[in-house]
Amino acid sequence: MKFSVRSCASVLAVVALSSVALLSQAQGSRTPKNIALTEDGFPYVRGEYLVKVRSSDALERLLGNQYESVGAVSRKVPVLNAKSGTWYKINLSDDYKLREAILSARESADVIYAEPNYIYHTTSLNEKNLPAPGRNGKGGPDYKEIPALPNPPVADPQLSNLYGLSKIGAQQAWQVSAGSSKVLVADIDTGVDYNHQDLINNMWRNPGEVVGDGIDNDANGFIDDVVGWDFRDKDARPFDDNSHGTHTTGTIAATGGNGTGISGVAQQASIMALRFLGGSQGSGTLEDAIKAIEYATDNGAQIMSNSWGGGAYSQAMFDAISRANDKGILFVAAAGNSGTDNDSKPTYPASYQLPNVLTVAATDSADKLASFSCFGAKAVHLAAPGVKILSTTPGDKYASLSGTSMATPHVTGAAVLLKAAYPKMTAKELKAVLMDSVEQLPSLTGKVSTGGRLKISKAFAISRSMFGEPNSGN
Ligand SMILES: [Ca+2]
Ligand SMILES: [Ca+2]
Ligand SMILES: [Ca+2]
Repeated sequence: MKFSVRSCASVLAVVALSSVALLSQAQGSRTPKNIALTEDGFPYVRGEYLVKVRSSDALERLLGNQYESVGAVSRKVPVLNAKSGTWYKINLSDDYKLREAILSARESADVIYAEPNYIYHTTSLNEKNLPAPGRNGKGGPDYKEIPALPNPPVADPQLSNLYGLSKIGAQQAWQVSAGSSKVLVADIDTGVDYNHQDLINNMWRNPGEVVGDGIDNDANGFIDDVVGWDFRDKDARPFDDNSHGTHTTGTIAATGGNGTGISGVAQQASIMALRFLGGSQGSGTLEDAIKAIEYATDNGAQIMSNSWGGGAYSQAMFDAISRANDKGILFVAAAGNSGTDNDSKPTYPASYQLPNVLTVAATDSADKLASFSCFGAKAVHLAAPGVKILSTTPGDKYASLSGTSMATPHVTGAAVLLKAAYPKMTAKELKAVLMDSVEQLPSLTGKVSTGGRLKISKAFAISRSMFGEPNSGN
């Protein structure tokens, strides 16, 4: 495959290193530790790149050619099977030849794409101020027994503190649909405190997997994956070491009506916890993000919630989200917190032009666009509450956080409510209904493509006229 002069030039620009920035990045971030910056300011894992080839033979030829010239080691990690080829991660013995390696790979007839192993971050402002939850060594604590829910339901004591639910009309929507355990949502994040008293009932339990027997019972390639997977630490306990993922999960679907704490936008759902971000920085790699998206795609998720971003355009991630699109999975993404225009300065994954990507800006309790929120008259679709949002944090606790990270799970939870009421609704239809039903706000005119903020109660009125009576029960 030939690469245009333009694409080669952009690779040159992207992979040229800045040693000053490299030093500043290395300080204070524990893992992933070997971080460098492209000239455009995108962090990546030093000495690593992703390459898409048509065959394993092509990969061997590439590595053979690169062994002498740039020191590519033969350890190759398969990352993603895409339509037109397979992505692998390649390690170099030294980072300073990464640019040369990517350029020579791109010139090879065997290679379809090559790009750095970018780093992504959570898109919230202040979770670093929260006490860091402990992890019980590698992998987090054992799974607790799932408690029985009160019957009839008991009101959640902190419901009145959730202005976001009032703004979007969640309580009215619950008259039609409160969610369903049949709707499987992947929270792709820093992991989840899956034992949290307000989350445990809504965590996915992989029906094909037996806990802790050391056997991959459902033969999906992951041993003992009961509530999801930890791609960062490569184990079956995606416990949250940061608070961010537990917080986003609570906004999607903290258990409603259990007489405890809060409720999510959906009172009921099945949350698949996929951890690829972590540490105090809430960071993770392109490689692990793709593996998490692929796991969700292949294991039945209907919606993916993505409160993270920050990388450059990645063809590998585009391919992964494209696979999810082919399977009809909605991909909800945070617009970002740099307060900039995504139309002129795209941020990813929010800005991928794919039919299943739904991008969310943040508003506050006065319905103003948050000062930190990215926007985009074309690239950002709608807004949702994302300033001072109360939700779950590890250890049966609750705290308020701000960010487009907090707006995104409001939209995800709304999609759960719709999917529970209309199980046949496709990702495209979910996206269209959520966009068509926004509440128009003057503060959002010209800032998001719909000019409005999520209004789930209105989404049900539209759905009824388009798709008929909703499913009752769960
Ligand atoms: Ca398994
Ligand atoms: Ca097992
Ligand atoms: Ca609750």
